[in-house]
Amino acid sequence: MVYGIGLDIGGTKVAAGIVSSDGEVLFKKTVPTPEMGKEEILTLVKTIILELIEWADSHKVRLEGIGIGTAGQVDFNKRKVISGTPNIQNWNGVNLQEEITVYTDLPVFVDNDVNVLALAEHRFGAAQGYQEVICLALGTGIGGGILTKGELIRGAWGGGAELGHMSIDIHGEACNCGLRGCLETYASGTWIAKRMQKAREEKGLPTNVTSRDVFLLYQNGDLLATQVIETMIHGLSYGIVNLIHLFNPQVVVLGGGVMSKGQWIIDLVNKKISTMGMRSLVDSVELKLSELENDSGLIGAAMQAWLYNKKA
Ligand code: BMX
Ligand code: ZN
Repeated sequence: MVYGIGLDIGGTKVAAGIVSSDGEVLFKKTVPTPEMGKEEILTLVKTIILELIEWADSHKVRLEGIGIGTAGQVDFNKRKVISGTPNIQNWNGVNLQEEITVYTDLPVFVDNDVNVLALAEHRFGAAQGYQEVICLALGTGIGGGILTKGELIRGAWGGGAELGHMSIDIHGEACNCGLRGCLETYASGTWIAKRMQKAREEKGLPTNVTSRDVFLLYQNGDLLATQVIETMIHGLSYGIVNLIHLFNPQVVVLGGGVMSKGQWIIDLVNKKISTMGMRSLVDSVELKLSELENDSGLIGAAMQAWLYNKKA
């Protein structure tokens, strides 16, 4: 058994922990992502890593390395964030490896947060036993990870599979990536809340609602929430059918905070896509809920410590 540190840096929270090569999370902590971005995040990352190293020392756990999964477009070989949408402030051009190796000798690996989530779901979760896999994580934003022949598709330098920024409506809402009508503007937690806030504002109702509130209101039959959820399911279904047409996957795994206890969302999408797109492709796909709850990003981040570490 080997062990690694995993850090999952998302738009809302940073989860960090020590993970074993059989996927067990030995020690974990979760803190909000600092709003000011780069400097604050780097300070937080340093504090957490030093604390985890100390924990490992005192529990006689030998660490192979540090794996980071972060929101943003990551150059996998340079172990550097090239850019990010404003979901994380000031996150362009941050060389995480360079920053972290100042205070530790452990090897540092960096990838996109949902790429590593896909690794974890493939090894330990809902995509176990499949080779052609698409993962979508619905959270602050929407991220993607694609496995073909059991391996991640990265594109030229690692920035590929930004599945949340596939546009499904050229006249849609302006997304913070620069396009319009991105999948993220239909089904991310941020946009589910935003659409509901706008609808309530127009009716003169209080607007302080989160995506969780929208789900509760929907379950209680609220009309505006029903419209927002219908729009979400419609957008998500279009996005998923596009991906099925493009990649002919065996399984599409849906994870991220929005999908927590989200089998009902999968049921609605399944119903919707049963009448959309090319039957041969759509009918052969299984839609599955992430099986690692909120830990798949963290576990996948840590997996890099032994997957890519030549010495491990
Ligand atoms: C955004 C984009 C992706 C990320 C995804 C999920 C940035 C900063 N983020 O689409 O790189 O994978 O969100 O991120 O460019 P999360 O914040 O929801 O975890
Ligand atoms: Zn976008």
